[in-house]
Amino acid sequence: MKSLARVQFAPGTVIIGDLHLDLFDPDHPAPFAAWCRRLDAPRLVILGDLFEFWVGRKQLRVAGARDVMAAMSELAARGTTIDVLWGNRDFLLDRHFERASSARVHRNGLLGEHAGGPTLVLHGDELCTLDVGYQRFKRIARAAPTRWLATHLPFERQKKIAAGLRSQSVRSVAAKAVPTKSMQASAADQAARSAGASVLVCGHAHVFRDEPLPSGARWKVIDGWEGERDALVLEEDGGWNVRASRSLAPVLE
Ligand SMILES: [Mn+2]
Repeated sequence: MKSLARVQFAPGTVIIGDLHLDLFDPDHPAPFAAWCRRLDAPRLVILGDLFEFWVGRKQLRVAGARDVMAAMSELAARGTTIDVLWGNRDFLLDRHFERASSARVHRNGLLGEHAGGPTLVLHGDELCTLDVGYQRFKRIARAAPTRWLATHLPFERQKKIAAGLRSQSVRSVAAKAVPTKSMQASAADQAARSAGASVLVCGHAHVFRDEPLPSGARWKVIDGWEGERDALVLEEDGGWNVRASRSLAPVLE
């Protein structure tokens, strides 16, 4: 596995993902910003697709973005380390986003050491190994020259391309048989094995799953944001507790 970031996961570490925040609708990201302002955790790991799409630093000017960046920065200032993985929608997140949000961006996943053994956190799209067309697109889209070009286009052009890619992805996903576009257990097993992980956590599918892999590792897929099982919290004993994110930062009446 290429350049996997390695960190320590302290008890209380929270994992969420697939928020798909639409920053062009200022009301849409507001609940997440409010959640950040109430959260108390040593570390927050966002496993990708934090945003519906990300086209580069120009998107930081959008009203919805300013609120999210402020809320994340306040959370970081209160002592929470924030990690954001690239998802298939927001792989253009870069140092400009890092500076604005106080989060660290990881392009190839994160390996967290803790009492329960290492946990590997991936977005999950890298496990869709039977979707050859998508994996080819992904290699081209994430190459440095493409990313440079994409982030330097005029903002209006960027928004058009992002909208086009989204509708194309909806069409091509609908056209494919489900097993071809889904995450493969064999790829999950290989990823856990090569990272030496005892737990692999993914999102991307937006549907909770918890199953054993042949290597002996546990494969956990969390719900998309605001699902009933959309968060994992690391316990003192090193186990991952399945929670609803809203229960972690309740609104105090
Ligand atoms: Mn995804």
